[in-house]
Amino acid sequence: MKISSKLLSNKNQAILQSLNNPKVIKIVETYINLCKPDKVTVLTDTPRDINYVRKLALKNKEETPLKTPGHTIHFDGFFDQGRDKEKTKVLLCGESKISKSINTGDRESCLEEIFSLLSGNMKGKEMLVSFYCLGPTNSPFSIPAMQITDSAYVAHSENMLYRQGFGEFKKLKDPDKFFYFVHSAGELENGVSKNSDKKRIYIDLEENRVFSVNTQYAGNSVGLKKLALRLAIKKSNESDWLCEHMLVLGAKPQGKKRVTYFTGAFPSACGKTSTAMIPGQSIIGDDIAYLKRGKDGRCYAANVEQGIFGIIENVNPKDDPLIYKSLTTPKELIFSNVLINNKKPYWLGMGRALPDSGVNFAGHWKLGDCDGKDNPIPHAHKNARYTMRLSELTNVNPHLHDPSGVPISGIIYGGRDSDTTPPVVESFDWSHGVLMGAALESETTAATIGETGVRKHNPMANFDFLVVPLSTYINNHLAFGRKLKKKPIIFTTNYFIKEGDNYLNGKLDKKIWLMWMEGRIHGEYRAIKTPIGYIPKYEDLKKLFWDNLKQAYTKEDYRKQFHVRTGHLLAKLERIEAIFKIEPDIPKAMFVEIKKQRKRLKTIPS
Ligand code: SPV
Ligand code: MN
Repeated sequence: MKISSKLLSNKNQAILQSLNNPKVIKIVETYINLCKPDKVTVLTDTPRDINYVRKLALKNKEETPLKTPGHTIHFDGFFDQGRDKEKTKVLLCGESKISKSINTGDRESCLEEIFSLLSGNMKGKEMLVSFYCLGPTNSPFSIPAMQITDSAYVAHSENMLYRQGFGEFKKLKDPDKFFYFVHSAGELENGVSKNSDKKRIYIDLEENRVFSVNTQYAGNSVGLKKLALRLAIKKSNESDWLCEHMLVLGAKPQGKKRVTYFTGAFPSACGKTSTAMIPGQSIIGDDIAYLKRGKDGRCYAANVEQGIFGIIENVNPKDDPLIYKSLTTPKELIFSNVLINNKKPYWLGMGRALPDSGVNFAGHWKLGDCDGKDNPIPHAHKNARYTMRLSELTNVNPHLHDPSGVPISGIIYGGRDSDTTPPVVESFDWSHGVLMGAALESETTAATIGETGVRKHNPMANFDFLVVPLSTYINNHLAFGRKLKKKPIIFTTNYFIKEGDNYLNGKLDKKIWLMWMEGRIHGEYRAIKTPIGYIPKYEDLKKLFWDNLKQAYTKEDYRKQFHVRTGHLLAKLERIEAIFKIEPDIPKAMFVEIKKQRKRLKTIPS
């Protein structure tokens, strides 16, 4: 089968033919005919092709080189600085059910709209067709994925963030089973998408595909990231595995040989990357993980990605020494939406003075410039980011690409919660732990467009990406645990507990909670049983603070951080129970856990 388009050179035709996959051919042909690019390039896994995309992003001016070798800057439009929940819709046919708070659209009319937006949208541009593998290649975790885009920045980001998958496509057992993504940045003005009012991200579960137009921000445009996450959540809930918004890390206490693997779910911009990068530990992933039952009946996890698209705000030598070092040394790295002055990047909270002018997400900028609503424009956007490969880091875990994944002993759920949950709590059992995740609340951040600091229910930190009913998703978690021979222990953490306006913890304290959880898994610490779970004993934390951070930890610190805030905890249970009552078919186990927790809380003196 050949593509009947003059746009495809013989070489590109031959590359596509070599996949021996009629579905791939048909898709590529369809979008060449619809989007009408000037040129089409099909890319393989070779260093030559990877280099081609890197150079094209510079030639297109989607990226500009900076002073440090390998570093580039990319800007997204002023109104395109985060995931756009309003413009993102899950397409549903007729009666299909899904949780009410998930944005949906009628499939037929949305497809009609998106095809009309894509029509002729690539005129004057080059269409890139690339192939990737979500999860390690050659593994039970692998999901093949194809990206069609007119943005070399998107393809460049994907080359850094995902494993190359042309080879994987060549040996597909079922040639029809892959995800695909069609993206167009649309008309550009000064290098950024111009028609942000026509931005659309449409998730078509029926065909395992996502369309994204008139946007460049990676969370909206990079198909393999949050767009694939939605498709994979559907897939995982139809089988018996978990697809989660989770980091994967190897914890290694000082002076001990063992490595204990954790996954951790945190909403966007709530400490997920910095947890994955805690000094002395090793990183496998910082954003998305697949969890499956291994042959031995244990839980295994793999990172879907091989890179980091991390928030840069507040990355400084004191709080995030490993990331800071990595951002300031030569390597292939894309900065986005930071301030550029004299070819150097600057960002908020970097621990040094920032220049008063330069180029930022608003264009040419100087201190005091305001937006259309008279609000001062900051030096850099709060959701400014960096993109790099994990292999660039010295603390990367050697099992990053292990086809079997790593065995998970602990699962962490952490939200941005100023007044309710203590810094670390261990669940009583799996079902109680699932409630901890399902009841997660977090204050909104700049990672999504809209108001920040608003407390929102965000089950398993995965709610933005849910495409199945919440009941199905929770049931899947309960069933997953039931089938495991050895269940990971579930914990909850909160890095954001406050007294008045002040945080009660330092940024590096997360290492202490991790070391305590690690020790609990190995039976090394006793704990105090409270109505909400087990909490650490003061003496253990005191020693951990001293041994790990050379920091004195007082009884007063402990009391403020760990006292059980009965009133707040009861109010939270009310909020969650009310949501669960509105959501259809929430498993009974969740109501039972809520009832037990309420009873325990009511029987202690406050
Ligand atoms: C997040 O917002 O959760 C991110 C970045 O990890 S994005 O690609 O926008 O999803
Ligand atoms: Mn994320």
